[in-house]
Amino acid sequence: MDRRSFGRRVLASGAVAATGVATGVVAASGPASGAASGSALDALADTPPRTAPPGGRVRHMRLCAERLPDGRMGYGPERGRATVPGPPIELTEGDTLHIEFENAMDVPVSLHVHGVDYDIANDGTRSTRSHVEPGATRTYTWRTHVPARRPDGTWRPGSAGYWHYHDHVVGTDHGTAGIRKGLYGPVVVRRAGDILPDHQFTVVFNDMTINNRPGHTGPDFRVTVGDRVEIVMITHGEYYHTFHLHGHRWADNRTGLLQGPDDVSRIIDTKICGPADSFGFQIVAGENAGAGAWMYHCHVQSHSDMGMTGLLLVAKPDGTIPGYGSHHGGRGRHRS
Ligand SMILES: [Cu+2]
Repeated sequence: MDRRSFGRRVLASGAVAATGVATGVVAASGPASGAASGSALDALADTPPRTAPPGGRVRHMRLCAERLPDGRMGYGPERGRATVPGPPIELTEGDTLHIEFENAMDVPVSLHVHGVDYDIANDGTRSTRSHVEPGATRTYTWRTHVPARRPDGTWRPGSAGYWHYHDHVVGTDHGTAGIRKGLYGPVVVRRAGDILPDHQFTVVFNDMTINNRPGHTGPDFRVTVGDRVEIVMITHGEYYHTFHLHGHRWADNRTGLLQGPDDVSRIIDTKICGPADSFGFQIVAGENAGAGAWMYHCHVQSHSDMGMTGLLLVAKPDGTIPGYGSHHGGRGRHRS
């Protein structure tokens, strides 16, 4: 169910008031304007976004590491379903996650995570014996927490953020070969009440590739004007890069969204990223920009020339993308 149909359902059920209170959304900015104004964005402005539920749940999931036929390695929910990047793992602050992890490969592998809480037995490193031998299974436990006041009056940050997981043992004791071959994936920890996107896409600059794909083959992401789009951006490998998205900007803070008109977060459309860095943000597709095949790419010129580039395909409500010919349609590189 996309956000707009959700919004219609909420309106029809009379639950909109409760949703509005929970989210605290205020329409302070007036009607949508610019090139993308129109029915889609007007509908967005009228629709309270869905928000993250309260945390505190204990959750369970399965994850499997396996070799792919083309030589890559990937994480997936079970044997035969591995992807690069691995599946997004999403939590709300306060949640605990138990991951039953299977090694379907012929070499030891592990699951090491950034940003959340884990004890030394869940570090996912060989030196702590927290890796997994071929054919074996173990459970990794990750925990998260809300912000809290320390006894000294300072604040302990919460777990919310755009994080990631990766192997830490294939090839070397730092997982250098595992990461190079595709053993990585996104972790999103939300704060209760955070706005949820309609679409989430993961972009990993890994050495000179995006998501371990051949140069100049995307990945491309297809959305519709007015959709709330979340990009999770992770970097791995040997190089520093500059992520850039055409036509759209975001706030350089935890969510990419402004808290209000006086929020001093810097507004950016490029961000320098180095190995193991991660960030994320939400945009409204086509806001002040309109439909189109909007490029995103590494802005290190030699990197973009070598193919570190893809498209955010923002369609009109009728499904067409101005300036993007039908000859682009048959390449099988679109993801939605
Ligand atoms: Cu680059």
